[in-house]
Amino acid sequence: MKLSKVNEALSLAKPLEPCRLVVLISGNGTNLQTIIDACATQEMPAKVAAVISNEPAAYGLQRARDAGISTHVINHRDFDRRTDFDRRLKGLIDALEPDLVVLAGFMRILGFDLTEHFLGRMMNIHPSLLPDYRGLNTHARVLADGVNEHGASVHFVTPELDAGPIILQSRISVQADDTPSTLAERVHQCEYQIYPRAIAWFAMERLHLKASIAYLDGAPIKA
Ligand code: NHR
Ligand code: GAR
Repeated sequence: MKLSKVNEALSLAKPLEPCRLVVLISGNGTNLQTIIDACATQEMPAKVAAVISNEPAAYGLQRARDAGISTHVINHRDFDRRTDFDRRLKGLIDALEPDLVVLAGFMRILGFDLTEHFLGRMMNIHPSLLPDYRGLNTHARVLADGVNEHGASVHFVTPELDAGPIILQSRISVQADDTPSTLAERVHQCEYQIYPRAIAWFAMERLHLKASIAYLDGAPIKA
């Protein structure tokens, strides 16, 4: 066989390079942990290349170190303007050369320049059934309104907060005796199911954002 044919055959057999993830956190990092754990399985052709926190004390940084993952802290309090924080963060993420940026309990609103720059390659998990309950304190607001369904949503990040195209959702029913913390606990279980799955879709190149629409296997995703 000609050498070029051998090379062709080898490249066909070669598995995809793992998708490089950079995960942004602010806190406990239980979603980060499920992503790290999923990356050790066959279902997830991805690896966490680095973890970035805006909170120096975030426990998720310890989880990353325990997994041998490099960590970075950019404390937002060190910056006078949000745009300066964003510029530093954008530079660091770019230097880490991710295929996908994953917000996992990241608590800082990101500006237009940064979110446009990573459009189609940045996703977030949000603790509500979007488009309902954008923003913070979703569990308490759900209880205050007396609605009977709640859950979690994975979406592409766009400049408008919690408004990007939805990729995957998981729902729970709200019980009469629920408190914000019992709801948070069940919503977390939803998150651990859907976030690794959505990331795996992206890593397998099954998921794309085009003209503000999310596509799975070429078909638009209907939320
Ligand atoms: N940025 C943009 N442009 N678009 C999105 O969809 C974003 C985003 C940044 C973060 C996560 C989001 C969530 O899932 C997220 C999505 C923080 C706040 C917030 O109000 C709101 C939503 C989200 C994250 N943060 C306060 C701020 O002033 C700080 C709150 C705190 O530190 O506790 O940035 O819910
Ligand atoms: C998760 O429930 C996530 O949906 C939520 O914070 C929690 C982080 O938990 N995100 C936001 O509220 C973003 N504003 P974790 O640190 O254990 O993954």
